[in-house]
Amino acid sequence: MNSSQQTPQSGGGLPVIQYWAQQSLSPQGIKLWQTLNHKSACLSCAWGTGGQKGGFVNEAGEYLQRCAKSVEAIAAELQPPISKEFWQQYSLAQLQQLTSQECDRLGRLSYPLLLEAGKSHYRRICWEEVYNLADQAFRQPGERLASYSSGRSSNEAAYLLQLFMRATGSNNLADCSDLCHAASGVGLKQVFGSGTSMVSLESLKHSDCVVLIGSNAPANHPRLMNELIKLRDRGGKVIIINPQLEIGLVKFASPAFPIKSLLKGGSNISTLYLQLIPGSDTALFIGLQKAAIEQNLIKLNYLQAYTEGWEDVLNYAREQSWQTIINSCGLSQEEIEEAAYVIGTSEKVVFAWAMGITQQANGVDNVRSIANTALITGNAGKLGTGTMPIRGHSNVQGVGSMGVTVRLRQEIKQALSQLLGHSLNETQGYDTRALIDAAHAGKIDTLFCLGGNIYAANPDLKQAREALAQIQTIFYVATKPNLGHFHGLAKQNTLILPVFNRFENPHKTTTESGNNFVRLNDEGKSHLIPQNSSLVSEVELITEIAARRHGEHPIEWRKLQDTQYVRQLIAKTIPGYEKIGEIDEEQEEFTIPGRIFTELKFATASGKANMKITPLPDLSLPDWQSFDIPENCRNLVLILGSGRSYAQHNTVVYRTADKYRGMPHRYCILMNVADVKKAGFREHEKVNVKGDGGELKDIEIICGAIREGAAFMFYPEANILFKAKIDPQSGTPGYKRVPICVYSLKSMTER
Ligand SMILES: Nc1nc2c(c(=O)[nH]1)N[C@H]1C(S)=C(S)[C@@H](COP(=O)(O)OP(=O)(O)OC[C@H]3O[C@@H](n4cnc5c(=O)[nH]c(N)nc54)[C@H](O)[C@@H]3O)O[C@H]1N2
Ligand SMILES: Nc1nc2c(c(=O)[nH]1)N[C@H]1C(S)=C(S)[C@@H](COP(=O)(O)OP(=O)(O)OC[C@H]3O[C@@H](n4cnc5c(=O)[nH]c(N)nc54)[C@H](O)[C@@H]3O)O[C@H]1N2
Ligand code: SF4
Ligand SMILES: [Mo]
Repeated sequence: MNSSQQTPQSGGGLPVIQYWAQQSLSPQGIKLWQTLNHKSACLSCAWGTGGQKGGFVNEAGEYLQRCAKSVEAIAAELQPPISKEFWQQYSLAQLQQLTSQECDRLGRLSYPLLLEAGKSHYRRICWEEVYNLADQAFRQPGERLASYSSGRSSNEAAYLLQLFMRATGSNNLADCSDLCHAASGVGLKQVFGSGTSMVSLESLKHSDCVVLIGSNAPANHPRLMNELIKLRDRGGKVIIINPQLEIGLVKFASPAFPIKSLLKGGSNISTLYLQLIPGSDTALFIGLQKAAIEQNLIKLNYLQAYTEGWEDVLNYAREQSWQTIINSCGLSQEEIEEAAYVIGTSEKVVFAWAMGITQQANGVDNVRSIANTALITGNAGKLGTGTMPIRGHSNVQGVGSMGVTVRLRQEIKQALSQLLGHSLNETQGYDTRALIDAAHAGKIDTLFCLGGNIYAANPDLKQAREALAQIQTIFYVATKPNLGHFHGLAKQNTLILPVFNRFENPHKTTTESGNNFVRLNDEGKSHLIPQNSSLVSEVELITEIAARRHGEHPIEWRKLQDTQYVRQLIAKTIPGYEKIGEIDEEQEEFTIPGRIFTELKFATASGKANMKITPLPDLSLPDWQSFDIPENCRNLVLILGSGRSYAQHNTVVYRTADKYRGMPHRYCILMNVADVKKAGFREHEKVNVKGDGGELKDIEIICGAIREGAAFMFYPEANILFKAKIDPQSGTPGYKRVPICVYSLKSMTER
């Protein structure tokens, strides 16, 4: 009954090596290897690989740090251009039939395209027409203009985007991080005065325990796995907290360790695996705090000297009964006590997390409960310890540092207003969810999307579609087509504007990894250029629109097409980025100062870490009657978490099957075998899945290593199902804890 029998016995391993071989031997093989060796940061995740030291080198100068995900991303960018006849031939109605994977496989965008209201086809236009439309569209009042961005663009493009938007009087700088790590930024800033990871790669190498929470690193940050393997080799411990047993977190075969991978089938990763109830992490961390207190493992002197508010946090943990904690997180007291013992008796612990923590209705509390636990056990402000959000897109952190945020720091505000010669508009800007709501209410005229897929990345696709349809003009700046280009259509004009990617830009750019390391990306050449394509760089596009809208005073926009000049402005206006002003001469990549805490002084006003009670989460679930399904059908209410398969990058699907989870296609639901039996279902049966936003039919049940009561489906397909609760503190949607009803109208004999 359990399909995990056919799944690999470790993460990574042979399928990864096969993929490398297959891609290397493909017609693009040579170009692929040239690109892998190009001096630029990997396109894919924010772990950070590549740059001036070479394509395969990480921040610690180690080689062989490029993973298959990076190959996947490059291979997609090396596709041939889409012909202009294609757009004449295929109507919008036909394009709307394409899956995410089919959209991406169309190839590279190579000409600007326009879809006007009432027309059946996108048509090619020239750049002059683009700039004229932009000039009109950006003449609306600032509060009716908005941008959305995704984290693949460069620091330079991001800086220019926010400068341009703020010059028009708009603070509506929504970004994919609003759907991602916003809770980390908000939570960490409150506690430590700095919203990013305080652990550098170097520091991670000194830890003897890593607590990895709500992360599927084997798929999404594969080179982090090398660090966990090395940690285990030096006798360290790895505690995993995840409702799903991700096989790569149990055992991982990394190509960087060929002997272990090939002869021993991989390296053991987890020393303790805690499969908790989805959304209950704060309860577990309060349990860990309580157990640490009871086992006398708390560092009282440390708390007194370097933190504030610790008494309340300790009292709260003491007051919660074990029964309440156990009921809430679904783990036994012994499991929690054991984890607390490992954390409390380890010398240097790093707490790392990803979307399982942030994409929750209490995302900020989750982050703060982790930070509280780190502090109670003395694990922050020393080499080898600390809190480490594992960031998503390869430059999502840099985009935020550049001021693309609705929470702009005071210092940057002041510096920008000096640059612009007037004070900035103080209206609170829309983050991504607020932007969708505002658009839905008819409050937005123009949306400029610097990459990404605002349509498919949002929960409640029906609302997203309706909201975007209220906007007069949408500019989609992209390298390849995606679902959003065909479903997220504006009321009047939808434009798709093709740009160079990071390794093709005609100028140097910079990016920032999740570990706060700034890389310099060399200029490159696009394979599309000889083929009569018409691409621009993101920097050229934004500066040209800005120059036409604002003229050349006080900012000389066209001069900013020289990215070295942009870096000069960044150095002057973005605190911590001063060294970027010399990067062209020195070629010296650097770690942003003031973010990695290896001394016991944090970036808060008092220098102390700010602890605060994190209340237990409300984990109530609706009953099946509230789903409005027919009476007398087999059904079960479950908690759905939606996330990535092993073969996709966010809304872009590269391959349909997920071998590691035994899910053969995109329309599967992963369930625990006990739940399947309890509801009278059987494996591979097709069922209906209903949430508060919509329904999907013919979903195949796959039995897998997921906790009872929980289910897993792939995004973006699952985004049709639910509206998602929003974390009031950070605006992040709770994609990881959505009540759904799985049901079937067939009788037991028909199933
Ligand atoms: N190859 C590849 N790499 C990527 C991406 C990609 O799509 N493909 N995306 C990039 C981006 S933008 C991001 S944000 C990251 C995402 O990286 P991840 O956060 O690793 O990605 P998710 O698939 O969202 O998986 C989150 C994990 O959280 C677990 N989880 C779900 N609910 C809970 C819960 O309540 N508590 C806990 N503790 N765990 C839970 C899930 O079982 C899953 O293992 O990866 C980046 N890197
Ligand atoms: N249900 C559910 N929904 C989720 C999530 C989840 O876990 N579950 N995760 C959320 C998260 S963490 C994130 S980050 C968002 C992702 O949301 P987005 O960042 O909005 O989406 P992506 O799919 O990464 O965007 C891919 C597109 O970016 C474009 N692109 C690629 N490279 C470049 C470039 O260099 N320049 C430009 N201009 N464009 C480029 C390509 O055209 C490609 O189609 O989705 C969120 N949505
Ligand atoms: S771990 Fe991330 S940054 Fe490093 S090569 Fe893989 S995808 Fe690229
Ligand atoms: Mo993300």
